[in-house]
Amino acid sequence: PFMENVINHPVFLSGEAKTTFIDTTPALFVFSKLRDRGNKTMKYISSVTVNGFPGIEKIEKPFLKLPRMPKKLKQQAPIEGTKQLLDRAGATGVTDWIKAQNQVLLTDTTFRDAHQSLLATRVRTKDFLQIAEQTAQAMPQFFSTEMWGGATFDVAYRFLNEDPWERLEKLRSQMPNVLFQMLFRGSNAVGYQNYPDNVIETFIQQAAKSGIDVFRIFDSLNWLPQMEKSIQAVRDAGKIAEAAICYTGDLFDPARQKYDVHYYKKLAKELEQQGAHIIAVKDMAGLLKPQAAYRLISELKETTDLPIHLHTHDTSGNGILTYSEAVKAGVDIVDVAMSAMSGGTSQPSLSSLYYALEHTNRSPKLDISAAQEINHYWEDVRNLYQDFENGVTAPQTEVYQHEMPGGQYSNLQQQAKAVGLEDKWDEIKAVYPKVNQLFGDIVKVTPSSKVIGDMALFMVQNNLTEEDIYQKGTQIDFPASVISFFMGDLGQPEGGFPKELQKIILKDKQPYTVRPGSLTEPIDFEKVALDLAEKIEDTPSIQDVLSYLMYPQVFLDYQKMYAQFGDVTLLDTPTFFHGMRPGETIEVQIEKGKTLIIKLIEIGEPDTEGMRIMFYELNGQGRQIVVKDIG
Ligand code: 3PY
Ligand code: ZN
Repeated sequence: PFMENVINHPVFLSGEAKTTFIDTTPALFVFSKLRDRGNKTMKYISSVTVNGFPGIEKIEKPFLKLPRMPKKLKQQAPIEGTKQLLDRAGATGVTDWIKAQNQVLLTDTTFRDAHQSLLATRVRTKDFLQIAEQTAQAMPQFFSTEMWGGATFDVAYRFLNEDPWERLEKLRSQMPNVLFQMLFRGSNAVGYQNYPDNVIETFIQQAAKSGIDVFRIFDSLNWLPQMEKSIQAVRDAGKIAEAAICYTGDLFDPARQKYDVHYYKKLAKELEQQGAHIIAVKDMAGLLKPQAAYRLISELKETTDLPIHLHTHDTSGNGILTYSEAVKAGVDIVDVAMSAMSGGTSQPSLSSLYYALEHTNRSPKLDISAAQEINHYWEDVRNLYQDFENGVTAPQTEVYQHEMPGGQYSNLQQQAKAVGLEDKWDEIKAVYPKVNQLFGDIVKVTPSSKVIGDMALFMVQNNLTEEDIYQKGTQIDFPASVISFFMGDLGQPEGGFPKELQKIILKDKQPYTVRPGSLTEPIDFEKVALDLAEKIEDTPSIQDVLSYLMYPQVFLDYQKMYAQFGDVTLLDTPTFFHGMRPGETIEVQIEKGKTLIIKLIEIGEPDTEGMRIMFYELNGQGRQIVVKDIG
């Protein structure tokens, strides 16, 4: 293609090209780079058009309305928010300010938990970036925007061909005024297993540099030794350590005494001693009933002087009622999502809560009409992701039985689908709490919830009952995550492991009870960087090294995809998931002032090897891409 550029260049055509022509005409390279990007983009589009997007049904691209952008908002410099307060006054400056508020403060989870819980974490950076600046301008009063961590890190690489660090850094530049919050799984960072302490520390330092201000740190078993290092690392980075207590069971259920109010108070006190700036109650499944919320928040307010931040999921339909009681009890901050991305397995609605509290002394300060404008955007964006909807369209009180976290609900469903168990979803939901009891009634949140989920899938897939586990267990090869859990790799559950079952599952392996991180060797980052450099034939950034450490194969696969298809984050969402229709034209802005105009002319018939020729026009010039139809 480069030669083609040369012979078509006017200087060449005029016969005046000298031997230095190539050196003195750098535009040729720019041009061929542009074409290279065009080719890669068309390769991606061809592949999705012909073979579909992994995990969703292959259909001809639907006609979808592009999201409505808010019109009424004036362009203006972002109004100062909590981010400036942190930069000026530090973490304790922020906590003093929180405590001085009468209003209940809000964290907007639309960019993280809401789509993790509703749409299998599939919302793409492009759809956040389009609304980021306007969101920051319209709602500068938020305490924070939760926009990173949890499953978003893994899913960005694995399913969206995106670099999560880039998402963070790009959003940061568009939203300079509100604190950025992430969900951090303590010693499991943003993964599903324990990492060495220096990986945890380096990850936190880099996340802070890239733009995170508030780290919500939790441990999936509420085992506090797993949180200490993270809390300290966040403090050292000058950021806000929000230590979370995961809520499970039912505070008032006499049959679940393990998780009574004293249990949570003790945890809060200890986390305060570990150096937390804020205590979060992380009700990841939405089990905290209104009266229990009143009791719990009241007693926590008596136990600690730290601000209390409540997180819940609206699966049961009781979310606003729970918040209302928590607000009465003096909760400082609650998590909500833009209305179109709220409810069901997601957080309660921002605007519902606003109106529930309007004209009271705790009414949030917020421009509700601006919020509604922004919400129109989200109504349309959600529609672009209908293939990933989890089917919960009405309150589901059975969550009080299965206790599955909102963020897991939609992901486990995809996991079940992937192994052909889509039709057995009801059965999986029924087995899930049985596994929980079998395992000793544990806190269920990533990654402990994944252990329960994997086991439930395994039992349904193999038609196993609880009795079978005890009777035939010694002959059963249990899922790797289950073995690892019983070994002690995720730490120690409250009350210990069921001993007999532990023996059956581990067979002749010996479990341990110390903090897993105390057994691992520190990572030699330079060595890993060299190893990675060889694999990707490029110098990796520290962000790359961290990602590779967390998800080696996923990261390498992403690199491979990137080399093949280029930056697919620039495509609009319908094209990203469905490719193109013959006759359709799309525009892809690859840089300021540089746009690829791509028209799909025709999809050729497959030859005997299944190869199809796709006929395009790229910025007016005919192009062909060959793609294998894998049927
Ligand atoms: C996660 O860890 O991804 C969660 O959302 C837990 O609730
Ligand atoms: Zn959550």
